[in-house]
Amino acid sequence: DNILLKSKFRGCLLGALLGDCLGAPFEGEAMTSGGKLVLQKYFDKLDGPYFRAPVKKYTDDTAMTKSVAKCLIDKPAVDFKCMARLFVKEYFADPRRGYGQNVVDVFNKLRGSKFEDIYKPAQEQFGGMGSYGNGGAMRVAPLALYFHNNYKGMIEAVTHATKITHTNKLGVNGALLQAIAIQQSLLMDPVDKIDVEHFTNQLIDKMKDIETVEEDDEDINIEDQLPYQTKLKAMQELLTAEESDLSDTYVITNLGNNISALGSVPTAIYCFLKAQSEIPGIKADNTFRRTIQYAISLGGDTDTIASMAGSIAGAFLGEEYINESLIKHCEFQKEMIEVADNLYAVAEDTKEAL
Ligand code: R7I
Ligand code: MG
Ligand code: MG
Ligand code: MG
Repeated sequence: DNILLKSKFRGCLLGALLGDCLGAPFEGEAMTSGGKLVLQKYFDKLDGPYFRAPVKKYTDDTAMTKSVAKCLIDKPAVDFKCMARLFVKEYFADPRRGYGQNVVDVFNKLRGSKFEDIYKPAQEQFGGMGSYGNGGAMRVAPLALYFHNNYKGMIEAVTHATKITHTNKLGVNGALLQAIAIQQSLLMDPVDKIDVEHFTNQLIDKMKDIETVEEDDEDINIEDQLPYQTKLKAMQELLTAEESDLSDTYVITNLGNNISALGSVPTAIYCFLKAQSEIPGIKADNTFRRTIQYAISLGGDTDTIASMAGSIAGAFLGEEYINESLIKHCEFQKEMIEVADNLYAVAEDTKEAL
């Protein structure tokens, strides 16, 4: 067993769960300074001595993540039809988990067509443009873990897994970026200080192969043709800015905090990198908690941004650095550890078979 890698599998999935469960109560909120105080107290209390409280429930982000993981564990050949079926099964068994407004149409059509063509319903979304929501990106962690040593395999699998619900290029590329960020974190040593500029340059370089200029877009300016690379450069500038006390409004205006993949994946990566140092107004003694608390403090799509940021942080740090007191308040925490261990076991088996 690779003890560190196994701990990173757990950290990644627990980070995703924790961000979702703790972020969900704040979803859609605009964060005022009063709201931030409430958030600080909320975290201090949950992270303090254990007390009995109603469990923090997970949302669609976790429901779909665990379906992706289950298919990889049960069918290690990577079975996308399994994923489509499980997404639909989970949704109809428990529809009140805060799913996106439009993805429900996909679930209905998949079920109605008996999964004949698992990609067709998603292609029909938004007048044939496909959804650019962050629903593909929010569930990508198990794929990044499973394919941790197979970059090409990860890119292919994430693309297909995303296209079951999100075919818009922005939705797919956002999921790819999120997976790449997790993979990069997984391969770093948690005792090392992260070289933020290098980490970001690696992301930009990889996105250059994924996000390319298309002929019919030639009349659009280059920044808009390559939106993720543009966002990543903006993110890099924010992270290396002289002023460390940039206002949240400034961050949100430049990176976004909404349900689109473009307006949330770079933001999640930013939260992880920013939280490597102290952040004014966020009192948290470790970088894991700081990542999640900061992500939620930006408001907007808090469950998803905190979940994506948490999965990157957890993949970097491993389970040991995750606040046990926080995770104890989350629904599905015990089960998620089992999911991580099972996923680790199949990933190692597959590696040996190669
Ligand atoms: O992307 P999706 O699964 O939603 C995920 C989000 C996360 O925040 C979850 O926590 C949950 O709250 O929802 O679901 P979709 O319905 O595909 O996309 C979400 C929303 O993005 C849609 O309902 C639209 O409001 C918006 N959207 C678009 N709007 C206009 N044109 C997505 N694609 C488009 C588009 O092409
Ligand atoms: Mg959600
Ligand atoms: Mg969804
Ligand atoms: Mg959300």
